[in-house]
Amino acid sequence: MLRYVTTNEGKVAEAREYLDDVSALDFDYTEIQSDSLVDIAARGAREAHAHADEPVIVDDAGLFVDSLGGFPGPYSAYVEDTVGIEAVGRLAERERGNEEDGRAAFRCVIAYCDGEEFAASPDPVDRGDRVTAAATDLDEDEESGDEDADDGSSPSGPPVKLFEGVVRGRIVEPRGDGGFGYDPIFEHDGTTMAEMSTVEKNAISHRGRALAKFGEWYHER
Ligand code: ITT
Ligand code: NA
Repeated sequence: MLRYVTTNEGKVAEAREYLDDVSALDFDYTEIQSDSLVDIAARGAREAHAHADEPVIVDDAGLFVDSLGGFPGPYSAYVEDTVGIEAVGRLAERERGNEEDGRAAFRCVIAYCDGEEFAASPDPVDRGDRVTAAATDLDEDEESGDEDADDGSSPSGPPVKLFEGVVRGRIVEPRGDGGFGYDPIFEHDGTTMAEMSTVEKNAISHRGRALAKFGEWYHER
């Protein structure tokens, strides 16, 4: 049994399209103060595995708005809880120049840990810097082909396997009732993620891309 360590039901619903044996595990791992989604997810996965003694995945995600220098990024959950997504939309609108278009990216890092070593990846890349970079630095074509990355070199616990997904889009006035979190203000190809079904969102989303890569690797394992 694979455990998705999250309190966010929306994440688990999206994961079921890729993983048939997944269930949510409500474990309050330490969300370290870090500007790296990779660090947060990797440490969370190690801690959750040590606690649960089952294969676990932790998913850390964030919205990176170009005109705000990548804010709220790794602080997206805190910002949603404190000021709300509409405030982020208004801030993005106020800060963007005429030539800007509300451009933003959503990023997701999935960290898997089962306490075992992994076979070396054919092309191990440390994706950490890519994940913390401001959305301005990203190129979707490059990002959408993300490979997975090994993090076995870290001294702080058992190896963690990392999978990343990125989607680019625009910040708009809220539309739609589906999805969760920032979905109503994040538009991709004319549709907000809250206007998409789970299947449609997965087909283009940061999490869908990360899950597709994870699912492929996990089913071979
Ligand atoms: P867990 O930590 O329990 O998994 P969370 O909702 O806090 O749940 P994250 O820290 O990964 O998950 O999420 C960071 C923020 O980004 C939070 O405000 C989410 O609502 C939001 N978010 C994550 N994935 C999203 C998605 O697919 N669409 C819209 N918003 C999303
Ligand atoms: Na979180």
